[in-house]
Amino acid sequence: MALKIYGVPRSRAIRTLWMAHELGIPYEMIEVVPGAEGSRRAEFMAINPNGHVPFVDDDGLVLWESLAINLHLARKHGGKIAAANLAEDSLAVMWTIWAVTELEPPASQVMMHTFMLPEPDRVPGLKADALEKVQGPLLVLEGALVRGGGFLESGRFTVADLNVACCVFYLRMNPEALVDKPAVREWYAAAMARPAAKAAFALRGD
Ligand SMILES: N[C@@H](CCC(=O)N[C@@H](CS)C(=O)NCC(=O)O)C(=O)O
Repeated sequence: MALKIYGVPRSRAIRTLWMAHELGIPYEMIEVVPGAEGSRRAEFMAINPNGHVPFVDDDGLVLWESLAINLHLARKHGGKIAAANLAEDSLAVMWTIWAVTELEPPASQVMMHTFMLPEPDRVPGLKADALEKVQGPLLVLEGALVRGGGFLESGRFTVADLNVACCVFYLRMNPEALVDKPAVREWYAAAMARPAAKAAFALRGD
Protein backbone atom coordinates (compact mmCIF):
# COMPACT_ATOMS: atom_id res chain seq x y z
CA MET A 1 0.00 0.00 0.00
CA ALA A 2 1.34 3.43 -0.91
CA LEU A 3 2.36 5.77 1.87
CA LYS A 4 -0.51 8.12 2.70
CA ILE A 5 0.64 11.68 3.41
CA TYR A 6 -1.96 13.95 5.00
CA GLY A 7 -1.40 17.64 4.53
CA VAL A 8 -0.74 20.15 1.78
CA PRO A 9 2.56 21.06 0.12
CA ARG A 10 2.37 24.55 1.62
CA SER A 11 2.85 23.22 5.14
CA ARG A 12 5.42 21.11 6.91
CA ALA A 13 4.12 18.28 4.73
CA ILE A 14 6.63 19.57 2.17
CA ARG A 15 9.30 17.93 4.33
CA THR A 16 7.72 14.50 3.93
CA LEU A 17 7.09 15.09 0.24
CA TRP A 18 10.74 15.97 -0.28
CA MET A 19 11.81 12.75 1.47
CA ALA A 20 9.35 10.65 -0.51
CA HIS A 21 10.77 12.08 -3.74
CA GLU A 22 14.36 11.45 -2.57
CA LEU A 23 13.47 7.82 -1.92
CA GLY A 24 11.45 7.48 -5.09
CA ILE A 25 8.61 5.76 -3.23
CA PRO A 26 4.96 5.89 -4.25
CA TYR A 27 2.71 8.01 -2.08
CA GLU A 28 -0.83 9.25 -1.96
CA MET A 29 -1.40 12.83 -0.85
CA ILE A 30 -4.59 13.37 1.10
CA GLU A 31 -5.31 17.07 1.15
CA VAL A 32 -5.77 18.33 4.70
CA VAL A 33 -5.30 22.06 5.18
CA PRO A 34 -3.82 23.24 8.48
CA GLY A 35 -6.33 24.52 11.04
CA ALA A 36 -10.04 24.50 11.73
CA GLU A 37 -11.07 23.65 8.17
CA GLY A 38 -8.82 20.60 8.00
CA SER A 39 -6.31 19.29 10.54
CA ARG A 40 -8.52 20.28 13.50
CA ARG A 41 -11.63 18.57 12.20
CA ALA A 42 -12.72 15.65 14.39
CA GLU A 43 -11.95 13.03 11.76
CA PHE A 44 -8.30 14.16 11.54
CA MET A 45 -7.92 14.92 15.26
CA ALA A 46 -8.79 11.24 15.73
CA ILE A 47 -5.64 10.38 13.76
CA ASN A 48 -3.34 13.18 14.95
CA PRO A 49 -4.69 14.60 18.22
CA ASN A 50 -2.23 17.49 17.96
CA GLY A 51 -4.36 18.99 15.21
CA HIS A 52 -1.37 19.49 12.91
CA VAL A 53 -0.22 18.31 9.51
CA PRO A 54 1.61 16.41 8.28
CA PHE A 55 0.80 12.95 9.49
CA VAL A 56 1.22 9.72 7.59
CA ASP A 57 -0.23 6.25 7.44
CA ASP A 58 2.56 3.94 6.37
CA ASP A 59 0.96 0.56 5.91
CA GLY A 60 -1.04 0.94 9.12
CA LEU A 61 1.70 2.73 11.09
CA VAL A 62 0.44 6.22 11.90
CA LEU A 63 3.14 8.81 12.54
CA TRP A 64 3.16 12.54 13.06
CA GLU A 65 6.07 14.99 13.46
CA SER A 66 7.40 15.77 10.02
CA LEU A 67 11.08 15.21 10.76
CA ALA A 68 10.46 11.99 12.71
CA ILE A 69 8.48 10.75 9.70
CA ASN A 70 11.55 11.48 7.55
CA LEU A 71 13.82 9.52 9.88
CA HIS A 72 11.38 6.61 9.73
CA LEU A 73 11.16 6.67 5.93
CA ALA A 74 14.95 6.82 5.54
CA ARG A 75 15.37 3.89 7.93
CA LYS A 76 12.66 1.90 6.21
CA HIS A 77 13.73 2.40 2.61
CA GLY A 78 17.49 2.82 2.99
CA GLY A 79 19.73 3.95 0.18
CA LYS A 80 22.34 6.69 0.21
CA ILE A 81 20.16 9.18 2.06
CA ALA A 82 19.71 6.81 4.99
CA ALA A 83 22.19 6.19 7.78
CA ALA A 84 24.66 3.44 6.90
CA ASN A 85 25.39 2.45 10.49
CA LEU A 86 24.48 3.18 14.11
CA ALA A 87 26.80 6.20 14.36
CA GLU A 88 25.24 7.84 11.30
CA ASP A 89 21.76 7.05 12.58
CA SER A 90 22.54 8.60 15.96
CA LEU A 91 23.97 11.68 14.26
CA ALA A 92 20.82 12.00 12.13
CA VAL A 93 18.67 11.85 15.28
CA MET A 94 20.93 14.40 16.97
CA TRP A 95 20.76 16.86 14.08
CA THR A 96 17.02 16.38 13.80
CA ILE A 97 16.36 17.10 17.47
CA TRP A 98 18.77 20.04 17.23
CA ALA A 99 16.91 21.39 14.20
CA VAL A 100 13.56 21.28 16.00
CA THR A 101 14.76 22.65 19.33
CA GLU A 102 17.56 25.07 18.43
CA LEU A 103 17.09 26.23 14.84
CA GLU A 104 13.39 26.02 14.01
CA PRO A 105 11.99 28.27 16.79
CA PRO A 106 14.00 31.42 15.95
CA ALA A 107 13.93 30.70 12.18
CA SER A 108 10.17 30.29 12.35
CA GLN A 109 9.81 33.53 14.29
CA VAL A 110 11.88 35.33 11.63
CA MET A 111 9.58 33.93 8.94
CA MET A 112 6.37 34.80 10.81
CA HIS A 113 7.38 38.42 11.30
CA THR A 114 8.86 38.79 7.79
CA PHE A 115 5.99 37.52 5.62
CA MET A 116 3.78 34.83 7.14
CA LEU A 117 1.67 36.86 9.54
CA PRO A 118 -0.76 39.42 8.15
CA GLU A 119 1.13 42.70 7.88
CA PRO A 120 -0.52 44.42 10.88
CA ASP A 121 0.50 41.51 13.14
CA ARG A 122 4.18 41.62 12.22
CA VAL A 123 6.36 43.05 14.97
CA PRO A 124 9.74 44.42 13.81
CA GLY A 125 11.18 44.02 17.31
CA LEU A 126 10.30 40.32 17.43
CA LYS A 127 11.83 39.82 13.97
CA ALA A 128 15.04 41.58 15.01
CA ASP A 129 15.18 39.54 18.20
CA ALA A 130 14.73 36.27 16.25
CA LEU A 131 17.34 37.29 13.66
CA GLU A 132 19.79 37.73 16.50
CA LYS A 133 18.80 34.45 18.19
CA VAL A 134 19.10 32.41 14.99
CA GLN A 135 22.77 33.40 14.62
CA GLY A 136 23.84 30.95 17.35
CA PRO A 137 22.46 27.81 15.67
CA LEU A 138 23.54 29.06 12.23
CA LEU A 139 27.08 29.40 13.53
CA VAL A 140 26.92 25.81 14.78
CA LEU A 141 25.66 24.69 11.36
CA GLU A 142 28.36 26.68 9.54
CA GLY A 143 31.08 25.05 11.64
CA ALA A 144 29.69 21.56 11.09
CA LEU A 145 29.47 22.05 7.33
CA VAL A 146 33.02 23.38 7.11
CA ARG A 147 34.28 20.39 9.12
CA GLY A 148 32.10 17.99 7.12
CA GLY A 149 33.27 19.21 3.71
CA GLY A 150 29.86 20.59 2.78
CA PHE A 151 27.69 17.95 4.45
CA LEU A 152 26.54 17.33 8.01
CA GLU A 153 27.91 13.81 8.27
CA SER A 154 29.35 10.98 6.26
CA GLY A 155 30.51 13.17 3.36
CA ARG A 156 27.19 12.87 1.57
CA PHE A 157 23.66 14.29 1.65
CA THR A 158 21.59 12.34 4.16
CA VAL A 159 18.32 12.64 6.04
CA ALA A 160 20.20 14.82 8.55
CA ASP A 161 20.95 17.40 5.85
CA LEU A 162 17.39 17.21 4.54
CA ASN A 163 15.79 17.69 7.95
CA VAL A 164 18.02 20.64 8.85
CA ALA A 165 17.60 22.24 5.40
CA CYS A 166 13.82 22.14 5.93
CA CYS A 167 14.31 24.53 8.85
CA VAL A 168 16.78 26.78 6.99
CA PHE A 169 13.97 27.07 4.40
CA TYR A 170 12.25 29.39 6.88
CA LEU A 171 14.98 31.97 6.27
CA ARG A 172 14.44 32.06 2.50
CA MET A 173 13.28 35.67 2.53
CA ASN A 174 16.04 36.75 4.91
CA PRO A 175 19.41 36.50 3.13
CA GLU A 176 20.76 38.90 5.76
CA ALA A 177 20.68 36.01 8.25
CA LEU A 178 23.21 34.07 6.16
CA VAL A 179 25.47 36.91 5.13
CA ASP A 180 28.55 35.57 6.91
CA LYS A 181 27.63 31.89 6.54
CA PRO A 182 29.06 30.89 3.14
CA ALA A 183 29.07 27.15 3.89
CA VAL A 184 25.40 27.23 4.92
CA ARG A 185 24.49 29.20 1.79
CA GLU A 186 26.30 26.80 -0.52
CA TRP A 187 24.97 23.66 1.21
CA TYR A 188 21.41 24.99 1.25
CA ALA A 189 21.52 25.99 -2.43
CA ALA A 190 22.84 22.53 -3.34
CA ALA A 191 20.13 20.85 -1.25
CA MET A 192 17.37 22.83 -2.92
CA ALA A 193 18.84 22.11 -6.37
CA ARG A 194 18.47 18.36 -5.88
CA PRO A 195 15.96 16.90 -8.36
CA ALA A 196 13.82 15.52 -5.52
CA ALA A 197 13.70 18.90 -3.78
CA LYS A 198 12.76 20.62 -7.02
CA ALA A 199 10.01 18.09 -7.73
CA ALA A 200 8.57 18.37 -4.22
CA PHE A 201 8.81 22.15 -3.87
CA ALA A 202 7.25 22.59 -7.32
CA LEU A 203 4.07 21.13 -5.76
CA ARG A 204 3.80 24.24 -3.58
CA GLY A 205 3.28 26.40 -6.62
CA ASP A 206 5.16 29.37 -5.13
N1 LIG B 1 6.25 19.78 14.95
C1 LIG B 1 5.21 19.51 14.00
C2 LIG B 1 4.50 20.83 13.68
C3 LIG B 1 3.33 20.64 12.73
C4 LIG B 1 2.59 21.95 12.50
O1 LIG B 1 2.59 22.85 13.33
N2 LIG B 1 1.93 22.02 11.33
C5 LIG B 1 1.18 23.21 11.00
C6 LIG B 1 1.24 23.46 9.48
S1 LIG B 1 2.91 23.74 8.94
C7 LIG B 1 -0.29 22.98 11.31
O2 LIG B 1 -0.81 21.92 11.07
N3 LIG B 1 -0.96 24.01 11.82
C8 LIG B 1 -2.39 24.01 11.99
C9 LIG B 1 -2.83 24.00 13.41
O3 LIG B 1 -2.00 23.79 14.31
O4 LIG B 1 -4.02 24.23 13.63
C10 LIG B 1 5.81 18.89 12.73
O5 LIG B 1 6.97 19.18 12.40
O6 LIG B 1 5.15 18.08 12.07
